[in-house]
Amino acid sequence: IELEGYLRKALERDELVLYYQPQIRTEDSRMIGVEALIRWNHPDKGVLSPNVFIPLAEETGLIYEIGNWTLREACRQMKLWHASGGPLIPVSVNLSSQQFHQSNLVEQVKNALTETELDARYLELEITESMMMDASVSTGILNELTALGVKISLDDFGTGYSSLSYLKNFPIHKLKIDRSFVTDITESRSDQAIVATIISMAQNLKMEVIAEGIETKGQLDILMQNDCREIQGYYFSRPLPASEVEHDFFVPL
Ligand code: G
Ligand code: G
Ligand code: MN
Ligand code: NA
Repeated sequence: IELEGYLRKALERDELVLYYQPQIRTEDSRMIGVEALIRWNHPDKGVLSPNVFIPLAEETGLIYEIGNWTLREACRQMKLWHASGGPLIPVSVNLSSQQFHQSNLVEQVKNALTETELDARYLELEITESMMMDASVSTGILNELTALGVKISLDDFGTGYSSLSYLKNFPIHKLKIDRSFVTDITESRSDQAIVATIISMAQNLKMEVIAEGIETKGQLDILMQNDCREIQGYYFSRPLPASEVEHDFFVPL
């Protein structure tokens, strides 16, 4: 409807922007990565959440163009930060299911890296469990992406149609523990058990693991007690426009 026509023009008009949310390492309180999160700076409606327009982009096929723009823009910004003395940290980019299954995804990722001159090691791609259900397709894509040198994170881990065999068979670098397990972690014994188990499983599988959605000191304390070493959430920082992310972002814990 109305929004759709405007969304088509939003890219041309430069109204889409990426915000960046710092990811923190508990060991030294340093920023060890950022997640790129898209926003739409709508001329009348203000800053719109991707929950409003990504589903629309998926319905209309605009997601291909938007997804490609997001990849390039995230790489461009990261290269800029690196070149201007920022920390050599990676950016992680969310892929939609359609983008993941698009035949030229690998080529788009490769082109984004080449054009921006960002080293592949500084790009992480976030996929969800449901995207891997067609195992024969996913294995090929993930192996090709990994061969480029980019890393793969499993987003919203624990909420999808998980099969532990995915962790065995696919080149997954990092698990992102979904916020839904963190929200009530201070009261919920079962959430504590689930999170502790995911963390130790990741460690045993030599995967990295990060917890999302930390909003309080209490949640942080329990996560740290369970040996969670990477965290992301409003407690440290909301997603910020690129200009507001400090190169030496540091939060004493
Ligand atoms: O940042 P926020 O909490 O508003 O994001 C809401 C949802 O939109 C999340 O599920 C997030 O993964 C998704 N999202 C944010 N940025 C992007 C993006 O660049 N591409 C895709 N496909 N999804 C995104
Ligand atoms: O699906 P995905 O994990 O990519 O979604 C990330 C979303 O979570 C982003 O929209 C981001 O704005 C949001 N987010 C990040 N940190 C927090 C937090 O501490 N609390 C809440 N409620 N949302 C968060
Ligand atoms: Mn994500
Ligand atoms: Na998530």
